[in-house]
Amino acid sequence: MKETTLGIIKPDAVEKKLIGKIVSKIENCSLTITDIKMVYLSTNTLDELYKEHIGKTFLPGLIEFMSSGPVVLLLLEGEDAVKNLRSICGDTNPEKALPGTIRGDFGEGLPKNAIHASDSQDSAKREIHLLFPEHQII
Ligand code: FUP
Repeated sequence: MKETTLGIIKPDAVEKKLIGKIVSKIENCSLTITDIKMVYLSTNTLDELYKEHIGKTFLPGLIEFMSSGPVVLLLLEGEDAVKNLRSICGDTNPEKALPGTIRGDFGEGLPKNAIHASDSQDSAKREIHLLFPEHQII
């Protein structure tokens, strides 16, 4: 089924000039970029993005890292886009991610794992509403 999902190229990958390589992997997997923007995410926005992780010990460090530099927001469309993007990203932990995946090739560890990808259609809808409010269907 054709879906829309959200990817975020994280500050570690932007700093290492990996935007082009990451976008290339995504485009090679039949996903179409329908919008793209570079932004700094505020701690308020990140609190909302990561609210499912409230109470977890890694959350403060994750928010500090994600607000430490610019990120690239990607709005992506394609068949089974949520699952497809998650599989190109690889395991959350770069040490466990397979070679060829974005995190396997470019992630440093946690939280510096190069990319975020929505984990379900409901999450994608919520995250797109938060980060691409101009794309709401009315
Ligand atoms: P994912 O859906 O693969 O991004 O993974 P999670 O939702 O479980 O985690 C969200 C982010 O929290 C990860 F991208 C990295 C960070 N994280 C840590 O920093 N430490 C952990 O132990 C687990 C996750």
